[in-house]
Amino acid sequence: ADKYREVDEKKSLIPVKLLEKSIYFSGPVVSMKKYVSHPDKSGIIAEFKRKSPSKGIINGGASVETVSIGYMQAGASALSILTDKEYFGGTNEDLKIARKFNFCPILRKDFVVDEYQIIEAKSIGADCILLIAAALEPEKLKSLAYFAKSLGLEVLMEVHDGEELDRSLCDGLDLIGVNNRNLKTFHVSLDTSLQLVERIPSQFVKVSESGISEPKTLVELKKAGFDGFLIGENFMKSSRPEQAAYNFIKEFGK
Ligand code: IGP
Repeated sequence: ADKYREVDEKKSLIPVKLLEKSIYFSGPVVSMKKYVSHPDKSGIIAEFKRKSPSKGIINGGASVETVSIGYMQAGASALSILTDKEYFGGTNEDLKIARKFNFCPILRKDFVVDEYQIIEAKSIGADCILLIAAALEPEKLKSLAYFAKSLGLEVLMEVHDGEELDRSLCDGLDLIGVNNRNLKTFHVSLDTSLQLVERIPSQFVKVSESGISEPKTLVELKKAGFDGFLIGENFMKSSRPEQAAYNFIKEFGK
């Protein structure tokens, strides 16, 4: 991280040398890859977000402590915590709280574009970061992935089509997420996942993301070859997201 020590001064962010002092920075990482692909687990990555660009406010008053603990008690395999304030109403503090109360893999859901954010992710207790193929040049994406690996973090690369997938594949990735939501039109189609799954090399854990609202959809996605399922809105729109997750997972297990 030496090279990035200077970045913070320019942007007036918390200095890297302070981030590196966090207890999480040198602590262990809980493997998202292992938890999500474990045969005895649901594969569900349950997401905490207060709002979204497509829906506006989903759940303004939810407590990250109550919801994250409840998600894990309900049988989720991992957590996804939005830390982007502007579009999703999240904060770094939300992730720190989720970390404090749960021993499970946590994905820091944010738009990562530089190394500083990756150091920050590790310092707040994340285990995995998100790299969106549509938003990054392939070379940049790969170098960010290797940088994350050098800190012990795992990497989920999000794609929406075959071209994005092919141009950014590298060994620095652990999980590949297919986003069913088109980020330009917000249109959701499960076919995106079903069509792309076969093109994902077998070494990567496969995650279907967005628009999942029925347990029977998971059965279909699982059959198609997906290990993981990222679910946010369907839980968060409930006044008790953790209860919604519990009911959903119980139904899925049937
Ligand atoms: C969850 P949904 O439709 O279940 O709320 O979707 C997740 O896939 C979505 O929040 C998401 C996202 C992202 C958010 C997918 N890719 C990138 C922020 C950034």
